[in-house]
Amino acid sequence: SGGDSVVTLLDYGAGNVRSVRNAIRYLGFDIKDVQCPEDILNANRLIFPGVGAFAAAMNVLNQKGMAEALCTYIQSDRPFLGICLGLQLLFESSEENGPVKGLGLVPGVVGRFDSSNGFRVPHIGWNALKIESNSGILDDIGGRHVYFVHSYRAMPSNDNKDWISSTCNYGDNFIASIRRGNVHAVQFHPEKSGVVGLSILRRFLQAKHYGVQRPIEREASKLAKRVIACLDVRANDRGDLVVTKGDQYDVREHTKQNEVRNLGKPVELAGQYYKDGADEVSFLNITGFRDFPLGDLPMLQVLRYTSENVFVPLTVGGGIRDFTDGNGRHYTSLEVASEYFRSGADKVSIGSDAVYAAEEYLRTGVKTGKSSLEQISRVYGNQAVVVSIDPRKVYVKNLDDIEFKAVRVKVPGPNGEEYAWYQCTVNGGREGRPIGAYELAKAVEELGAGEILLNCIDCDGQGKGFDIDLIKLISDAVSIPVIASSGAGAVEHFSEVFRETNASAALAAGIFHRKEVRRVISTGTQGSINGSHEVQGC
Ligand code: 1PR
Repeated sequence: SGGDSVVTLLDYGAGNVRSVRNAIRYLGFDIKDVQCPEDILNANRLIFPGVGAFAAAMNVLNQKGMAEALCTYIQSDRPFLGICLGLQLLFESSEENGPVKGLGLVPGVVGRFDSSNGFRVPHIGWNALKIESNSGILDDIGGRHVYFVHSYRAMPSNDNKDWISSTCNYGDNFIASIRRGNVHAVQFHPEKSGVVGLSILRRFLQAKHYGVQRPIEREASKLAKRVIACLDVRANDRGDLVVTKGDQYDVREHTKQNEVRNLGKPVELAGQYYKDGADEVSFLNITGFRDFPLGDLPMLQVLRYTSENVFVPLTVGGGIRDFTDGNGRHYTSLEVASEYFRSGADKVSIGSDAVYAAEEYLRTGVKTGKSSLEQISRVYGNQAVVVSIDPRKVYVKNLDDIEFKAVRVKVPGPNGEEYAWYQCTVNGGREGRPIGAYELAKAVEELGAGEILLNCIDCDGQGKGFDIDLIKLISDAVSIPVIASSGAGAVEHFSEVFRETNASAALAAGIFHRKEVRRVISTGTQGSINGSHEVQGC
């Protein structure tokens, strides 16, 4: 139904499809939401952005009578685009909490990536597509990087080879997209894949007749290292939300007024860094530990506005924990996170609360399932939960002096100490806790974190490079992706951290605010669209 500029969206309410909506509107199309099975049958073009877990999605589709309508629609070769879980559901079944039966339109079983061969699960980040056959909406995209975030994947087989339009390599060669006639489905997120992703969506929406596939010029490569622009956000003394940046977490100017350093407006800067080619953008609400974020509505507004124009993954952190407001109303950390997701975040980042959860887990050996980390990752998937670690380096003379994992440091401490451990802190570095970054990282991985954002208070804002000892220690200890952070001051620091450690991404703040952004971001993946791609490989 509707004219040519209307696209029908199947949003069964299991999660955030805000970015897909934003991308469709950005491309000049109106959205009609599916309310009943007839809306599917009457659609001119249907987009199905699957979110959440496989079983839950199938349940809703079956209960609402939509599974049958979807099968009819797809079998009659009407224009369809499934995204992520919207691809997986077309297969016969999935192993996710299963086996669980799918729509059964495409032969094959959706299984979990195998992390035993050294590949980090979830598969998060920008990976290259290999076009396998006449792919239509993916013409010209071969070798280009697009954004993936998933733990399960479908594999090519003799039975489904006629469907496969592209594959991607991540330990396994898995199915990145399928196509038959007007029916398309992609495992990656076009709405989060920057300019390339938007061009794929545009082709689908414009429903062109696709010519014969051109030869693949670029060779497919591996998962790329990501470059993430970070915006530390807080209210200044006048109450305006500003982007700030500290030196070793001190964000106040050293003037008489001692004001909060103001580097610009959050929405504007995020938009600028996206245009410059950032692979992801992170907002850290750095006073979230004391100011309740749902009372801090400007932050939600910042996310809403940003996600209208920024088509790469957005992470938000700060204040994710249970909270009781002045009126005695109790909010769970899950409610706080849900509000962030609804406002446009793809991932949330937990700092202080994850430290307390890890301490308790290490003390008792019991996973209660009640921590913010466990609850949010259970509902939204672990790919949606980042744990932000704020460690401070503590030098020691002898390894026997401490109970935490230490490293031999390249440069000895002030008193000639040869070793150091990394003490976790809470409340923006204000309080040291009896747990090391190594112990914390391993514990939060077990509790369900999907990624680790590894800061370092000593290096923050110094521009002297990342703490390679620390990043090596943590990225070798866990099998989830580690984002190196704190201390970037030159393009070479990014190359160094990717060369010397197993970090999957590097995050920086000051270097971008100082307008050295273009050169640095162009080393990332999105940036490679416009030019060189110096930092790569995994
Ligand atoms: O504890 O769950 O409320 O989360 C608070 C979040 O806010 C944490 O992620 C914590 O890292 C962050 N945070 C708290 N206080 C500060 C501060 O600076 N005073 N900022 C802060 C953290 C560190 C990085 C920074 C990098 C790169 N900032 O985000 O962007 O160090 O900087 P650089 O490239 O300029 O060196 P909770």
